Amino acid sequence: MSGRPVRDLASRRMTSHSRREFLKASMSAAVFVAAGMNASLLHALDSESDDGLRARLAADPLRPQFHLLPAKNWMNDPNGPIYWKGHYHMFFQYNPNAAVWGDMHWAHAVSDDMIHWRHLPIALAPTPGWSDADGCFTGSTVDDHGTATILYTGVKTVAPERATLRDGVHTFREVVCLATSDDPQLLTWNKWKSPVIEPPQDSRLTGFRDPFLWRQQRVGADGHGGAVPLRGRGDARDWWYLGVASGVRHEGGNVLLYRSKDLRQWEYLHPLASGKWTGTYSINPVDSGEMWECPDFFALGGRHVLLYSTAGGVYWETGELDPKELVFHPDKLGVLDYGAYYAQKTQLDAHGNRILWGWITEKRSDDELRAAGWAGCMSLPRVLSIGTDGGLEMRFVPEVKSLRGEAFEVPGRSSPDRRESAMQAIEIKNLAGEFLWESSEQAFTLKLVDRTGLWFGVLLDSHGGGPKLEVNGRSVKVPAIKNTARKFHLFLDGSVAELICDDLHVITTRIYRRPDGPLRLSGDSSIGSLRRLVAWQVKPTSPDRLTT
Ligand code: DQQ
Repeated sequence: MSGRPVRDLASRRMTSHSRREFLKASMSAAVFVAAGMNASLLHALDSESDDGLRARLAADPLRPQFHLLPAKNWMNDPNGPIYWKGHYHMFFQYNPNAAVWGDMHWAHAVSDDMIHWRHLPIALAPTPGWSDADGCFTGSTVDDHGTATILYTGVKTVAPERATLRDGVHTFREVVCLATSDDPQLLTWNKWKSPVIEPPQDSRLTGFRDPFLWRQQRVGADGHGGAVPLRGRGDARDWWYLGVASGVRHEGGNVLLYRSKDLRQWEYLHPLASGKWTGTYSINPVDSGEMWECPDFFALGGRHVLLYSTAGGVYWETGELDPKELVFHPDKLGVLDYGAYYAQKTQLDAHGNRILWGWITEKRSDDELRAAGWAGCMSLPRVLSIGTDGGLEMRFVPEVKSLRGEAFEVPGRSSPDRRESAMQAIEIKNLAGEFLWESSEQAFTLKLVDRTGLWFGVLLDSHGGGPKLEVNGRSVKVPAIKNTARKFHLFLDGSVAELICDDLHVITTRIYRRPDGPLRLSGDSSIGSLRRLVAWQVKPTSPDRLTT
């Protein structure tokens, strides 16, 4: 392990979304009963008709209009996105029964452009009594010589000594399961008769889930042989490689690497990558960096990229995959998104671009989520690339331009009066807007307000301790840059705001205040330092906020 960078998780944010929500979700019903809280609200929600709920969700101004989300109830991780026979298929963790975490199924949606989605029937559901009886957790979809094949995590409650997921509430045994589809639209899936990988027997194991795969040719004696994943048909020399998120108590999270020729019989190799424990105690090993979740690994721009979620954060590492030893050696690392974002997952698009998806998490209580009737949405697709320094960069995919409606522009070079009137003309209705701007100053403010006051604010502050980017109160340190403009790209969609600065620093935020009129630029925004600002009214992707 010498020469590997130290992953300093201790200095990072220490909140965990997934497992905390996991615990809260399981306990909230009991809390309701025990405390006798909101019984009438619960009753009202229980008795609300499907049509009534749909109408309420379709009119909820905080529910996004151009981010993918289920018609109702809870969603979390993107699962197995794949471009298949000319269409984009997205699956995601879904609770069909409530707007809180639980009873995990794979929901399914299809799109021609990764932006406009249509819901399809549920793809995978737990099978009573079987290895996935308590949930079909996260996984991946691959093209196995023309057959769409899902590798996912099956979970089932077992005695604690056989469990791999022990978070203080659940004792789940996690196994890798396989399902195939012969249907060109991927509507029906057949589960393989038995799990294809059982977890290692090790009391210090902190988990065993979220498989990802790639296929590559056998490595020759010269050490070459394609560390780049192959697409399309392969030959008998091809190996499938599969990484599983795991970790070791008091050591740290890791990815366990397996290989197979047929996706059904797997041989364990060794850890592909390993991280460090934060040194803090937590019942749930995800909170202390002792367990990674949703790892992904792929070749990009002549390098390799590892992504994972742990200890409340989402991280990227770039470096080299040793082609002979099949061990990843990172030399750069960073944060994928500093905000309400978790459980990242990538896919290749129709042109071979590496597309990043993620779960936009909620910041409301379970009671509020139940009352809202929906929770979570998918981030907009972002295309990944390697920057000149070897680090990871991202931009919203060009397909988002199809959403642009009425355009507004504040020109860079014009009189203060013209700028002022251009600025005042901006009016974004229904919380659906896109903003692109460049600022030449190292200190900068942009504020969007409705009639009640501030809705969304970005502040770039370069005084003392280096530049800081602050978004609705969330502050992130950013490296100083010289003689160039800072570039910002923002999408606002109901309660969701996704902001990318300089293709590097990403902060996704949630805003739950009910809007009061259209959004406008506030007068105290630093319009004087703008090189240019363009804004668009964004067109919804469906007439009813995807409630059908
Ligand atoms: N969500 C899934 C797990 C995964 C976690 C369960 C991450 O497979 O580790 O819903 O959010």
